[in-house]
Amino acid sequence: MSWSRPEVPHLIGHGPTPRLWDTASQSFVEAASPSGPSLYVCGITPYDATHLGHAATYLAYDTLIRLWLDAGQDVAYVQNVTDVDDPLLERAAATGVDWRALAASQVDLFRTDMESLSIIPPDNYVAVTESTDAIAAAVEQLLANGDAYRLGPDIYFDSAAAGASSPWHLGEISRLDRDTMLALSAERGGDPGTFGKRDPLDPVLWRGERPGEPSWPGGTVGPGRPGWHIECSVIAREFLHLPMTVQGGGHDLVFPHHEYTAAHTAALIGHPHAELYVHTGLVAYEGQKMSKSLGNLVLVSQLTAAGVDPRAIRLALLAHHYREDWEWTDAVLTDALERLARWREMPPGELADPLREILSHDLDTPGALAYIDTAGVVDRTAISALLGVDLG
Ligand code: 5CA
Ligand code: ZN
Repeated sequence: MSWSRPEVPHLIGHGPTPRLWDTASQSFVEAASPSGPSLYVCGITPYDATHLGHAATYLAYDTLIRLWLDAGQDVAYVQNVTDVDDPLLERAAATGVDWRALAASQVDLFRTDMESLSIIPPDNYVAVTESTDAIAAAVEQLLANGDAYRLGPDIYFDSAAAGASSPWHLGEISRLDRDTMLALSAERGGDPGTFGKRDPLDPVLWRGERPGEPSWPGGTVGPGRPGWHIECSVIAREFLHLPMTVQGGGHDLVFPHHEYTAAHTAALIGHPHAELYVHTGLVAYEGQKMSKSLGNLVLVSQLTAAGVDPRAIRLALLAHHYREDWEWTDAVLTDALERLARWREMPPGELADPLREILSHDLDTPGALAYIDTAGVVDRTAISALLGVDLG
């Protein structure tokens, strides 16, 4: 179900365990777990093609996986596909395409783009539509424990009850004040204005069946479809030992998505969802966040179809620190093409240890590129293993 794995050469010796900035503790934390590193990265909602913002996000976690592998660790990696959700259903209805066909075609394009960029695939690439029974069972458990309640045809998470009875409290991951939470909830798929909720921030766990919308039987919870955050909590628990080492995604997911994903996991299993919550910056284009809803997209597939070397796309993205918000421009691509050409002409040298050291400090890819530029030599094996750029 995922895509083919690029070849990652082994280097002599091992690099250090990477340290990353953790959003929840607001500090640098060594990304390690007793049972070995594990990673869940929030996957696409497949209603439009992969843009460079997605590519930058998945490339950041690809870099993390390369560092773990180089540190001699086996990595367990899961990614979801939100293949049923409001924006997907709305786009399908607006364009007269079956929602399943729309999702399948966009997931196919995503796989092709990830493959062309040599991005390491997840071990489990899991669609929400494959997980509806497990999600319904989790919602049933939350209802039984008093951490959820029914409101008309829908089931909501009870933030106050879960905050009192589990190791999570509201704000634990995002550390935001309530007004900001309310604003972000309204902006990012929540429904703070829905009448009758115990707390306007309470997110939907299970949306009861509506005419014209897809639904699943749901057992005792009744027919309907999954809410957003419960999907990632349940899929992570099915395939990873929790707490996982790193929960990842773009920083647009800090609130409400990762706040409530962590809340659901804590309420379901009584311990934390992840050791670290790591967030990538957002790539903008023409002055605004590159997003499917705004339509200001630069697609990986457009660039490769125009003959741009995928290695240059990788270098363009790696030239920005993963936590930075930045803007894609023609100059970013021109610089990357020049760097690729320059590196291909440079004589060989030994760079594995300094590159390992630089990258282990919060994935400092711009630092690594600058180091190679200054050294004036290239270590082809180290660059291929750690940066995923094969200089041939
Ligand atoms: N399906 C959910 C996550 S469960 C979702 O957010 N899908 S998405 O298609 O909107 O985004 C997929 C991933 O790309 C998320 O991790 C998101 O944070 C990230 N992302 C979206 N837009 C950008 C952008 N402009 N720059 C960087 N990353 C982005
Ligand atoms: Zn998610």
